[in-house]
Amino acid sequence: MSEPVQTPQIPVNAAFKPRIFSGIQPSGGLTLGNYLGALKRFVQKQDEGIETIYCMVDMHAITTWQDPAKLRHATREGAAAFIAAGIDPARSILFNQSQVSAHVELGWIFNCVARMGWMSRMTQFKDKAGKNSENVSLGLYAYPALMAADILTYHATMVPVGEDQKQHLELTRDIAIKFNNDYGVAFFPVVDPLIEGAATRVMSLRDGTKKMSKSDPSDQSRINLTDDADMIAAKIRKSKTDSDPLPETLDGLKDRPEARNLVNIYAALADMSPDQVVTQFAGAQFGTFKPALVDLSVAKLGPITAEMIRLMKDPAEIDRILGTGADRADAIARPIVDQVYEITGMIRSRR
Ligand code: AQP
Repeated sequence: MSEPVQTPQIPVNAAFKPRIFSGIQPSGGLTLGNYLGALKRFVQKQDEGIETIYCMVDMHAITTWQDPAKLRHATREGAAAFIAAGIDPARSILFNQSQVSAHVELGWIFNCVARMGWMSRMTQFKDKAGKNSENVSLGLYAYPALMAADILTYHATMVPVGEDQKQHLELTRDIAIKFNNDYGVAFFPVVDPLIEGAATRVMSLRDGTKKMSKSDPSDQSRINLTDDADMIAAKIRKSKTDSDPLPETLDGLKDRPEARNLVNIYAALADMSPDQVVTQFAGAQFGTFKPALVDLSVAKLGPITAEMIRLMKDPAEIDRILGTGADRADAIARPIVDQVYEITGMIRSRR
């Protein structure tokens, strides 16, 4: 039986220092969607001087089966992407989730706080499970409770994510509120989602109504952060569009999802608004706009790809960075999880 979430009796957020947490799954190579929806903004937040904690969420990745060697590679490559995009492991905490056991410990407790009815409403689960929901892992179903634990085990107050994660963050808020109410405490903050910018949902290059995703069976649907200039050019040139020129105003893109997607990507890469892009290219055919987008994409992504390739030549150094980050993450998370054991009535008497 699902129970209604009550409003907490005690206002909680003012008691917490601003802290950002976010993560990316190493369930494949990172895409332009991950870069514009997440990484680019992770760097901005770090550079604003807020405490930032970023994570390769390998425990989330195995909610669908992963080849162990590929998972290890993707975790290192994802970490390399963070650093190449501008995350400084001295200023931000960068680590992989499985090295900090607080995540799964709190994840279990949240499995016992979250309600089946809440989980059943998660659209990402429905999308990923499709017609096969009897056969997917229990972990895929419980994914949002572990995500709530990722965030709340640091008492993070803000979470930069793409639009697709909004529903999971609402669930994180519900879990925090219910835990606080169930135990009569003001222990967990109620997080704020930070969903900002022109490309909070980058769409597939083959279908403007589908999210660009690293696990889409078609490699043509996405730009990978490891793609070279020729691959980027070929994918953008072949991306689905229509035969009309770009309109004078954004309104003209209302029923043109593929065209709107390319405009959004251009805007996000150029740090412009979609309105400014449409004004600049009003009346242009895709024969003109696509080459401009190729040039911009290669100019912005090329240096990141080159740096990723350089970093990946020294996997031991990446592992060292992840290990140091995990020690720093654990120093924040462990006392918080220990307090959760105290609050929930678990005896902790080992020496
Ligand atoms: N297409 C996208 N547009 C904007 N933001 C995106 N993000 C992912 N895809 C897009 C953002 O990247 C962060 C990490 O997401 P994730 O990789 O952990 O999980 P995901 O959202 O499930 O991404 P994928 O690529 O679709 O992974 P698979 O294919 O493994 O499920 C999040 O902040 C997300 O919003």
